[in-house]
Amino acid sequence: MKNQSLLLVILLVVVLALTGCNSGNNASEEIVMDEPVPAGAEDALVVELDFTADVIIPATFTIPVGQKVLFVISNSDTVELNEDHNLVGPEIGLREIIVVPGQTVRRLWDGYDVAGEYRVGCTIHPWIDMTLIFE
Ligand SMILES: [Cu+2]
Repeated sequence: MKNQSLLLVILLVVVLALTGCNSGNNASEEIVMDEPVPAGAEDALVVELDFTADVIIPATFTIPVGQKVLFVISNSDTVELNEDHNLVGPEIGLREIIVVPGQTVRRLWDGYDVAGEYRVGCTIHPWIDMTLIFE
C-alpha cells in the first residue's frame, strides 16, 4: 500500500513537471543550439566569434565598409560563468544577438558603411567586448 502511494506521488510529480515545461516554452523563442546558415548568406563575409567566460575571441575583426556579414557566434563557456551572452553595437546599429551556453548562432547583418573602429560587446557582462574595424 505504502509503495503504491509513493509511486502515485512520483507519477504525479513527473506529469506536473512535463506539463509545466511545455506551458513555459514558447514556440517563438525556441532555442536552436546549432543554427543553420540563413538564406541569403552566399555573399556575406563570415565573422566568427566566440564568447568565453571573460573575452570575445578574436578581440578585433576587420570588415570592409558596406559588406554584408554572417555572424557565426558561439558561447563555448558552459562551465565557468555558464550564462547567456549578447553581442550589441548601438553605434553601428547592431541589434542584440543572444547566445546561450553551448550555442552557436548564425545571423545575417547588413553591415556598416562609415569607416572607423567601433566597440561591440556584451551588456550582460560589460567587461566582455571587442572592436569591429570598418575600412
Ligand atoms: Cu556576456
